Amino acid sequence: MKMYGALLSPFVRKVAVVLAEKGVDYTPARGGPGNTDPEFLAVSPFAKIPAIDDEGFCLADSSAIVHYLEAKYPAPALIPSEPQALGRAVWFDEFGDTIFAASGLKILFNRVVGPRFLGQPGDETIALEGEAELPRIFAYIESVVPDAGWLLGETFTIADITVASMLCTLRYVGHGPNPEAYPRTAAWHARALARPSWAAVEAKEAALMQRILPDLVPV
Ligand SMILES: N[C@@H](CCC(=O)N[C@@H](CS)C(=O)NCC(=O)O)C(=O)O
Repeated sequence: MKMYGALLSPFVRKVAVVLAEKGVDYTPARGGPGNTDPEFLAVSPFAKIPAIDDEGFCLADSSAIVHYLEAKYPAPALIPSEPQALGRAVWFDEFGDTIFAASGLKILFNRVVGPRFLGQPGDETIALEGEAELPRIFAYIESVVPDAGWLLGETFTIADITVASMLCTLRYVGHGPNPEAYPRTAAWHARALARPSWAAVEAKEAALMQRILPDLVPV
């Protein structure tokens, strides 16, 4: 399987962790904002990452890909089937990909992706707007994260992966989960990153970041 996109993206990292949890390898491929390679655009019609090419089966959008992977590789299950747990898993995935990402990516795109990769000046007003939105989001996460275990209980699921992945991306723009302000979030995030799956993705991510943005050190 080929996956297009870099691990700096919360959505790409989310799929990479899902693949690692399921023990499925992938070959990284270049793609992302501004990439006009016809091969990439054939796989991702709106030039968004991630997108996959699984032996000719092409799919874009992290959540669509995660559902595909869950059906193809059911073990370990990362999407629960019990109705309330399923509803909450979809909520956290959606919260991470929309509400949280909308604010976080205002910062990332205007301070990193635009100026460093697209040759576009960032708009600092928008970055500051994103920063101003974060405390409400962090307070919400702190209110739902348990002292032990995972967002949905004893099982690690897509809920944890999506929300924790967005937090990982924010570490590159100086907004890690501060343990003094958000102790439960910081402990839960550390538990997620300590999983062998996530540690393997982190190692690949560190090597990539060292290559493409060596001065950007996560907090
Ligand atoms: N809902 C999509 C969002 C994908 C997305 O917006 N990815 C960003 C990178 S972090 C992107 O490709 N942006 C390029 C663009 O919007 O043109 C998903 O979950 O995959």
